[in-house]
Amino acid sequence: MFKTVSLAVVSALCISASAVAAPHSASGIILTYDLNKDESLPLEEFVDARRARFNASDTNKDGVLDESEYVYEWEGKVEKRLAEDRKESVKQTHIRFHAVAVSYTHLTLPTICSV
Ligand SMILES: [Ca+2]
Ligand SMILES: [Ca+2]
Repeated sequence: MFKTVSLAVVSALCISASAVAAPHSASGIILTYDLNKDESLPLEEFVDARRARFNASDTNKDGVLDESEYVYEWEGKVEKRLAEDRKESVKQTHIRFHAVAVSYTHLTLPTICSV
């Protein structure tokens, strides 16, 4: 089995992987690859953005993305997303706690017991 893959294959894999990680909308794709932030994504800019990601993942700079480099890139994305999700979840938990604490301060014991 091949241990290396071509740029075309990697681009296809990265596009499908990005489709999972990125929002599933045209605007989400544009935001992901819009390097100059003009809310437009011509083919050249998309290719440049993908090439930049490829080059960042090709850690040994041999022009080939091997399995470990590809998995490492994906693992990094997953770790980043998990960290962001955890941070947001903790933030929401604080908000819920304070909302519940505030609502309980307005209840009296007889009110609670009569429910
Ligand atoms: Ca653009
Ligand atoms: Ca490489």
